[in-house]
Amino acid sequence: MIGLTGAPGAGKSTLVDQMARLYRKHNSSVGIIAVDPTSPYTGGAILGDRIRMQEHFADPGIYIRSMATRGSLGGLARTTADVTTVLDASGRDVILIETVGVGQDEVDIVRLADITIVILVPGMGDDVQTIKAGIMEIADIFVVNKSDYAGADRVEREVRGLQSLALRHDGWAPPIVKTVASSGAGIDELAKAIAAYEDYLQRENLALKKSVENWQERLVEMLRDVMLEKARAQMSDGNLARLAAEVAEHKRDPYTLVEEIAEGNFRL
Ligand SMILES: Nc1nc2c(ncn2[C@@H]2O[C@H](COP(=O)(O)OP(=O)(O)O)[C@@H](O)[C@H]2O)c(=O)[nH]1
Ligand SMILES: [Mg+2]
Repeated sequence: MIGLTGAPGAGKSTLVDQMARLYRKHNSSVGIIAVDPTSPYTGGAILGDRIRMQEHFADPGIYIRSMATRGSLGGLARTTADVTTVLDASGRDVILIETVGVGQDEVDIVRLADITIVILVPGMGDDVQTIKAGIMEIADIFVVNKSDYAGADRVEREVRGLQSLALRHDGWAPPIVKTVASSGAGIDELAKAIAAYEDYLQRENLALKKSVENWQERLVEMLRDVMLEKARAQMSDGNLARLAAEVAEHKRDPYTLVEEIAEGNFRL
């Protein structure tokens, strides 16, 4: 499971397309999940992605799903996690998750991934500093895309500089790969960097550890949803409104009420 994150327009979709192409050439089946809450895949964005992805649609070895429903039950991260689990269970060799690197949801989504790739582009100036705070720590691999533009070396130097300040606790030094996604330059190198990190995870037995940590969080979330569902099933919305009124009027103690509902002892 490979998560790719970066600013809008950084070239994530183009990179995903190139990577899918490469993995298909090696006969790996590929799942693609595109999460872009900032542009809900209407108009230009979806059109661009669709046209680019068109040849993949005819290939049964590729499954493409785009997610844009923020505010759905459980949120974007939860829904994406569910789709990822299904894809994983279906035996896809490689799952690519594209997400815009902005909010907590997106950070959660990339945390789902076994490998997180952070995509930077030249001409960001001080933005590298800003990104450092959130996304920087989660990068297993850095990609400097649009290396056909001036300033790619500078971005690389800046990332190196920041890396020297903060060593990872697992000892992995995230490599920096320069790419031109639109021409495919550097994609082989990126695939090699991914394979090297995979080897590292295997060698250090970290893949399973990471997955266990992930599931520990997700099980709690799933449990919370199921239990809430069960509690709510005990009463209709009308009852809820009446109970709320009783609590507001100090006729009922909310703590006892909630305990009763949680224990399944509540009957109207
Ligand atoms: N010059 C140049 N353009 C690129 C490169 N990678 C992507 N692009 C272009 O940048 C634009 C945004 O790419 P896209 O993949 O949609 O970015 P996303 O928003 O991160 O998914 C598109 O017009 C791409 O063709 C690159 O390496 N060099
Ligand atoms: Mg995109």
